[in-house]
Amino acid sequence: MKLAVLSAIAALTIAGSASANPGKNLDSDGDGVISQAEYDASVQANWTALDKDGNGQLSPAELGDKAARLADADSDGDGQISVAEYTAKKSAWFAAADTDGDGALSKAEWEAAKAAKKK
Ligand SMILES: [Ca+2]
Ligand SMILES: [Ca+2]
Ligand SMILES: [Ca+2]
Repeated sequence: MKLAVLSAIAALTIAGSASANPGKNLDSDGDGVISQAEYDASVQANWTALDKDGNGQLSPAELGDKAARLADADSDGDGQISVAEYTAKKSAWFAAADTDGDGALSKAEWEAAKAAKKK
Protein backbone atom coordinates (compact mmCIF):
# COMPACT_ATOMS: atom_id res chain seq x y z
CA MET A 1 0.00 0.00 0.00
CA LYS A 2 2.74 2.39 0.98
CA LEU A 3 4.63 1.33 -2.11
CA ALA A 4 1.62 2.14 -4.30
CA VAL A 5 1.43 5.64 -2.85
CA LEU A 6 5.13 6.17 -3.40
CA SER A 7 4.99 5.06 -7.00
CA ALA A 8 1.98 7.30 -7.58
CA ILE A 9 4.01 10.22 -6.27
CA ALA A 10 6.93 9.22 -8.47
CA ALA A 11 4.65 9.07 -11.51
CA LEU A 12 3.29 12.53 -10.73
CA THR A 13 6.79 13.91 -10.36
CA ILE A 14 7.78 12.49 -13.72
CA ALA A 15 4.64 13.83 -15.38
CA GLY A 16 5.31 17.24 -13.85
CA SER A 17 8.83 17.50 -15.16
CA ALA A 18 7.86 16.16 -18.58
CA SER A 19 5.52 19.10 -19.10
CA ALA A 20 8.19 21.60 -18.10
CA ASN A 21 7.29 24.07 -20.83
CA PRO A 22 3.62 24.95 -21.03
CA GLY A 23 1.30 26.96 -18.90
CA LYS A 24 2.06 27.03 -15.23
CA ASN A 25 5.79 27.73 -15.22
CA LEU A 26 5.46 30.38 -17.89
CA ASP A 27 3.68 32.91 -15.74
CA SER A 28 6.74 33.59 -13.61
CA ASP A 29 5.35 36.64 -11.81
CA GLY A 30 2.05 34.86 -11.19
CA ASP A 31 -0.17 37.67 -12.45
CA GLY A 32 -2.36 35.26 -14.41
CA VAL A 33 -1.19 36.34 -17.86
CA ILE A 34 1.83 35.28 -19.86
CA SER A 35 3.69 38.34 -21.06
CA GLN A 36 5.83 38.36 -24.19
CA ALA A 37 8.93 38.57 -21.95
CA GLU A 38 7.87 35.55 -19.90
CA TYR A 39 7.13 33.63 -23.04
CA ASP A 40 10.44 34.57 -24.67
CA ALA A 41 12.32 33.52 -21.54
CA SER A 42 10.70 30.10 -21.66
CA VAL A 43 11.39 29.77 -25.40
CA GLN A 44 15.07 30.48 -24.71
CA ALA A 45 15.13 27.99 -21.84
CA ASN A 46 13.47 25.32 -23.99
CA TRP A 47 15.90 25.99 -26.79
CA THR A 48 18.90 25.63 -24.48
CA ALA A 49 17.51 22.42 -23.02
CA LEU A 50 16.94 20.96 -26.49
CA ASP A 51 20.36 21.83 -27.91
CA LYS A 52 22.12 19.04 -26.06
CA ASP A 53 25.43 19.31 -27.91
CA GLY A 54 25.38 23.10 -27.64
CA ASN A 55 26.20 23.70 -31.32
CA GLY A 56 23.48 26.31 -31.78
CA GLN A 57 21.37 24.08 -34.02
CA LEU A 58 18.66 21.59 -33.18
CA SER A 59 19.15 18.38 -35.12
CA PRO A 60 16.33 15.90 -35.75
CA ALA A 61 17.95 13.64 -33.14
CA GLU A 62 17.87 16.40 -30.53
CA LEU A 63 14.28 17.22 -31.39
CA GLY A 64 13.09 13.61 -31.23
CA ASP A 65 9.31 13.49 -31.36
CA LYS A 66 9.16 17.28 -31.73
CA ALA A 67 10.93 17.10 -35.10
CA ALA A 68 7.75 16.65 -37.12
CA ARG A 69 6.00 19.50 -35.31
CA LEU A 70 8.94 21.84 -35.88
CA ALA A 71 9.65 20.82 -39.49
CA ASP A 72 7.97 23.96 -40.84
CA ALA A 73 10.21 26.13 -38.62
CA ASP A 74 13.23 25.11 -40.71
CA SER A 75 12.94 28.05 -43.06
CA ASP A 76 16.34 27.57 -44.73
CA GLY A 77 15.67 23.85 -45.19
CA ASP A 78 19.01 22.61 -43.84
CA GLY A 79 17.33 20.02 -41.63
CA GLN A 80 18.41 21.85 -38.46
CA ILE A 81 16.46 24.36 -36.44
CA SER A 82 18.57 27.39 -35.52
CA VAL A 83 17.71 29.56 -32.53
CA ALA A 84 16.45 32.24 -34.95
CA GLU A 85 14.20 29.74 -36.73
CA TYR A 86 12.94 28.41 -33.42
CA THR A 87 12.18 31.81 -31.91
CA ALA A 88 10.55 33.01 -35.15
CA LYS A 89 8.14 30.09 -35.07
CA LYS A 90 7.42 30.54 -31.37
CA SER A 91 6.91 34.29 -31.74
CA ALA A 92 4.50 33.71 -34.59
CA TRP A 93 2.60 31.29 -32.39
CA PHE A 94 2.49 33.83 -29.55
CA ALA A 95 1.24 36.58 -31.89
CA ALA A 96 -1.46 34.28 -33.26
CA ALA A 97 -2.48 33.21 -29.75
CA ASP A 98 -2.73 36.82 -28.53
CA THR A 99 -6.12 37.33 -30.07
CA ASP A 100 -6.83 40.67 -28.37
CA GLY A 101 -3.36 41.96 -29.30
CA ASP A 102 -2.41 43.30 -25.87
CA GLY A 103 1.02 41.66 -26.00
CA ALA A 104 0.25 39.08 -23.33
CA LEU A 105 -1.62 35.80 -23.20
CA SER A 106 -4.46 35.47 -20.76
CA LYS A 107 -5.31 32.02 -19.47
CA ALA A 108 -8.21 31.87 -21.94
CA GLU A 109 -6.00 32.86 -24.88
CA TRP A 110 -3.37 30.32 -23.81
CA GLU A 111 -5.89 27.50 -23.43
CA ALA A 112 -7.54 28.28 -26.76
CA ALA A 113 -4.20 28.34 -28.57
CA LYS A 114 -3.09 25.08 -26.98
CA ALA A 115 -6.37 23.44 -27.92
CA ALA A 116 -6.03 24.65 -31.51
CA LYS A 117 -2.47 23.32 -31.73
CA LYS A 118 -3.56 19.81 -30.77
CA LYS A 119 -5.96 19.53 -33.71
CA1 LIG B 1 22.49 20.93 -31.35
CA1 LIG C 1 17.44 25.55 -40.46
CA1 LIG D 1 -3.91 39.00 -24.98
